[in-house]
Order: sequence, then structure tokens, then C-alpha cells
Amino acid sequence: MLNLVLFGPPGSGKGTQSEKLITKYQLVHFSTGDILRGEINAGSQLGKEAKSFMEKGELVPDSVVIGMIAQKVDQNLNAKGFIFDGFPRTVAQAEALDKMLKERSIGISGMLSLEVAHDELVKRLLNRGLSSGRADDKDENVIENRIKVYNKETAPVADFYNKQNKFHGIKGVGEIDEIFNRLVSAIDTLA
Ligand code: B4P
Repeated sequence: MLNLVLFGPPGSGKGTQSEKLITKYQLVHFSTGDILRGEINAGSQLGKEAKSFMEKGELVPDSVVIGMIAQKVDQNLNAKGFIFDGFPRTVAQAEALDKMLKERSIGISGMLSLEVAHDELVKRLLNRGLSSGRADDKDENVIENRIKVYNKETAPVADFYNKQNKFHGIKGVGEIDEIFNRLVSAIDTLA
């Protein structure tokens, strides 16, 4: 199986590049952001719990997100592989993912980290906010909080994978196809 973690700050292109990677490698895509927005739109209990965190640019509690992903993995055990997009976002989530995959005799092949500077992130997210309808893309203060939360709670996850020699930094600025080619080159070096 080819199991990838696509990592990077909000607006770094994770969702954009995941769409292209799932087509090329025929992987099952798990975007915790998309799953949570689906729960909010469905008005579920989980969605109600997640909404207040997401609107402020805070992370949804680990217990909620971890349970959600385990369920999705179990529904797709015959897949060629997975892309985890926007997950894990805390070291606790990374540890839980490793444990959960190990229990199923699978593991992460590599982590690809899209690197984009702060001002470009804000510009992209405000731009997406013009059409996405996402409350967390419209307000610059919320965007700044998402980046702050990323730096504090999510950035340490890179070190977690670096210690396992699974970290690959990818320049996330430029044309979408150019960035995709950089990702493919890194993926093709994975065992
Ligand atoms: P996500 O849905 O993961 O949102 P994101 O990080 O903002 O999106 P992404 O990074 O995929 O966007 P993309 O660059 O593709 O999370 C939203 C919220 O959900 C979080 O704040 C949190 O509250 C919650 N959440 C999700 N997962 C969680 C977890 N595991 N634990 C706890 N809470 C969790 O796109 C951005 C824009 O840039 C697009 O408009 C795109 O067109 C543009 N773009 C992309 N590439 C470009 C390029 N090369 N040049 C120019 N523009 C580009």
C-alpha cells in the first residue's frame, strides 16, 4: 500500500494537490476538513460539536477526529493506499494514527510537507473565501488564528515523521502542475 500524509499550513495546497494525487495513484482520500464540513452540513451531533471550533479557526478535539478516521480506514482496507489530507494535525493524532495503522498491519509510506510563506497563505485563503462560502476563509483574524494554531500545534508533527525518516519538504509555491511534479518525484522515491 502507498499511504501518504499530505501536510502543510492552511492554504498550502493540500486539498488541491490531493485531488491530482488520488487520480494518479488511485488512492482513497481522507480529508478531515471535508469530512467535518460534511458532518456540519448534515447537521449531525459530530458536526454540531465541530462547528464552533472550526468557525474560530481552532482544532476540533483529537478524540473526535481520531475516531472518525479509524472508521473510514476500516471501510477501505482493500484500497491501494490512502492520502491523509489535513490529518494528523497534532502529535497526539500522529501517535494515534501510527497505533491504529499498526493494529491493521499497515504503515505510513511518507509525509509530504508543502512549504508556503505566511503572506501567500493569507492571500490564497482570502481569495478562496470570495467563493467557498467557508466562514473560516472570510475573516482575516480567523485565518491568522488558523496559521497560529498550525505553528503551535501542528508544525511539531513534521518532527514526529522526521524522526522516522519519513519527512519530505516540498516547495509549495508556483504553478499547481509544477508543485504536483515535485510531489510525484518525492513519492516515486518511496519504497
Ligand atoms: P482543512 O479543510 O484541512 O482546510 P485548509 O487547511 O484550509 O485547506 P487546504 O490547505 O487543503 O486548502 P488548499 O491549500 O487546497 O481544515 C479546516 C478546519 O477543519 C481546520 O481549521 C480545523 O478547524 C478543522 N480540522 C480539519 N482537520 C482537522 C484535524 N485533523 N484535527 C482537528 N481539526 C481539524 O487551498 C487553498 C486555496 O489556495 C484554494 O483556493 C486553492 O485554489 C489555492 N491554491 C492551491 N494551490 C495554489 C497554488 N499553487 N498557487 C495559488 N493558489 C493555490
